[in-house]
Amino acid sequence: MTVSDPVVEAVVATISRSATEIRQGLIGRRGTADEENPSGETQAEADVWADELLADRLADIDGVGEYGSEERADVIDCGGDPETEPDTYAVAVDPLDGSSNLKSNNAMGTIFGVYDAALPARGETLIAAGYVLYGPITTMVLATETGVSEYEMSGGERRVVERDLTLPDDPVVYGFGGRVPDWPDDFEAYAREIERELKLRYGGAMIADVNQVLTYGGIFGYPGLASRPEGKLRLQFEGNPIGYIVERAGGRSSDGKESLLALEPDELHDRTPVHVGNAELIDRLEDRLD
Ligand code: AHM
Ligand code: MG
Repeated sequence: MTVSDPVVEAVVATISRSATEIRQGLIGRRGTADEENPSGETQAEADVWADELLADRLADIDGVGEYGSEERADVIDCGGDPETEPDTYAVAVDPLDGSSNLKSNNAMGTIFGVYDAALPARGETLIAAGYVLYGPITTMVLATETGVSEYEMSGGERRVVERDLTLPDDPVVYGFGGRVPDWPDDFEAYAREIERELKLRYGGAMIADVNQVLTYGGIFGYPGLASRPEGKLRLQFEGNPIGYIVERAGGRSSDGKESLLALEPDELHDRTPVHVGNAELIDRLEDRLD
């Protein structure tokens, strides 16, 4: 898949180059930063560091008018209005998704979305989204209007390993976040059905769990909880990009009622229940939830 838009190409090239450095820079940055992010969560040193690295580089790209991140309260105005200026976009980033996995040395990722609108924006305005997965090897999954591709990353270069990536028809894995006693009854009933059909895979980093869903087919969900009906994951930085990727790969995304991409955001750091996976599983989830 070629990345046709030059701004998207520059964003993807910058993140590709930075991924190797981010991976290497995690060493020695596994501690906490004594700061909270705008969602009230303790930041890791690596969260703050990766955000600053990406902000500096992405904000410098011609055609990037705004930079927004899970790790900073406000959008950076990079000199260009995505609403009114042609070929000017907003980039939203979760610099280190699943950074609580640093402590136990499990997988993590970097998520990005390129919106043709000012942040906060509807997912329907995305023109590209992707993620880097820091697994045993570093890979990138990139979705644009033309489809989804997977790359292996090495020394700042990316080499395509799969074009036109689509969800397998027969689902195999599931992973649901949150504690079971905190799940609403209707979601728990759905989860009980699914656990009889699919195999549990949950690792505490959405990117790694969704990558398994893209590889094997299935469903990932972080539902609204009794204690937190809005769920944990953030719409701009996590829900929308991952919804865009899974929908482009032939699957569906949902907040329990409708596509994540259709949600109208109120605030930059809005949270939402997130469910992505094979269309039949998401259809069934929406049927089961009140
Ligand atoms: P983060 O972006 O601050 O790391 O938080 C998001 C992560 C997701 O990657 C993951 O799905 C979820 O939080 C895991 O939460 P939990 O620890 O409740 O299982
Ligand atoms: Mg995250």
